[in-house]
Amino acid sequence: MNQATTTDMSNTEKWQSLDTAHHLHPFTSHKDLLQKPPRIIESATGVYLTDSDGNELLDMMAGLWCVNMGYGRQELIDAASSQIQQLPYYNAFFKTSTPPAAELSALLSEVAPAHINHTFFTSSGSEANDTVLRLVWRYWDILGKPEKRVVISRKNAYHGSTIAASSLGGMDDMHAQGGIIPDVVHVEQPNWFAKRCELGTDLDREEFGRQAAQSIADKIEELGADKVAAFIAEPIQGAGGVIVPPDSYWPEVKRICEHYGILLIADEVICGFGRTGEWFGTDYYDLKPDLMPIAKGLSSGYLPIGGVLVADHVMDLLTTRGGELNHGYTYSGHPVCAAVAIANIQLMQRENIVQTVRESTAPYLQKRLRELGDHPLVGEVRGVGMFGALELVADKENYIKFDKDLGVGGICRDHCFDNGIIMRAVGDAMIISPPLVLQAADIDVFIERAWKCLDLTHKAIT
Ligand code: PXG
Repeated sequence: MNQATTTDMSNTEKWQSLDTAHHLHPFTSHKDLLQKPPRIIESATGVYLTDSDGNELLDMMAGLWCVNMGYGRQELIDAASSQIQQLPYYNAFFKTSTPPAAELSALLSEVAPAHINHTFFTSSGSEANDTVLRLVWRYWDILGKPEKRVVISRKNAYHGSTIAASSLGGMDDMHAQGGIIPDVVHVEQPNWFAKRCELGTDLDREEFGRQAAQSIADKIEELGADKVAAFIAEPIQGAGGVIVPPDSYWPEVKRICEHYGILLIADEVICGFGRTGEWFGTDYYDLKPDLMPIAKGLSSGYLPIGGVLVADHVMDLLTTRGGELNHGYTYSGHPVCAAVAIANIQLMQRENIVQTVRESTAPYLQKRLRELGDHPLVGEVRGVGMFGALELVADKENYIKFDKDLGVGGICRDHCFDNGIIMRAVGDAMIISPPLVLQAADIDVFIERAWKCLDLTHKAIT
């Protein structure tokens, strides 16, 4: 059994020792955990977390890009509690449904773009992207073009962690542990800053945006349009480092997808539910996608629920010619998760949060974030809505990055944790994606602490 011995320990030590002895963590080096045990987060209210030693942390990552309406919202707690008493579980298979699954699908049609009126439910974004693959392949099968199989994605994209979803993603480290499935290929990401640093010479942002879009057309030409089924992308890449594409990028991508007759899939798992200051990232860029995977902000992360929003023309085809869809999960449309998602969307509507983000919080956050660009370590500040990134560089005048082995982003992240803020490090980019309910006063606290952490990082590496 090998139970850790826990007598005579503080609570923190007890939980750390149990965790280190028995918990296999996602995206974590366990050798590192043996050196430094995990910080235990014990409770939270609003935009602040409390760890097991009583330290308060301003959560500028909304958990993992999901707790959009903040912690401790009574409406969500009550929705879970009353639904779990009424009906804790029933499924959506074989011609049954539940009131929450039916009502949530209708509510999603209300907030989704006008051409989308159906949802397939999952428990996560990864399952949503597995579902996307199934639907894309089914779509072309029904149309009598089964040879249209290839899905084009982008380098450094993140679409989840199952084998299919990580194949769709463009993370080399993930592909190195399991490979990728056939029929998925990757093209250039619209990361102007990375390209500018790599080239070491001036690079016109909009011209680069068009080139990145052109790499999709080139790939379609190379493979043949009769082989290509779809293009998938996050409107703004999240886990890849908050990559805001040049303005020229999305209109051109949209044109290319239409021109070659391939489906456009907008992964809204992070961008969805208000993060850009619109309900969806596709509203922000006016994309009109055929499929939209969602998760995270759908329930503000309170319970696991995701899904795929399906455009009317795809749904019509599935209905009239698709027969039975041989796909589904035990927890598709889980009534308790769906009840919480309904309460979350209704809370967003009641508090007018999307409009508040667009007109007030996001402009203030973006303005103050840009002030951090004056710090000697910060080579670029970027962001849209309640998304932001600070690129830490060795030489900001000449766009020279730090040696990867120095782990500057990780050093900065540790200073953030020790000084009461949570930022995520993607390489040397410091990322924020805070709860949408963040207030101006919280933003002021963040900027003050972030500046201090940048100073501490600077000191630690010079
Ligand atoms: N699509 C996108 C765009 C995501 O960001 C997924 C799909 C998968 O969702 P699930 O619910 O299966 O995790 C995600 C998830 C990080 C990080 O380190 C990002 C995610 C998940 C875990 C860590 O930034 N995004």
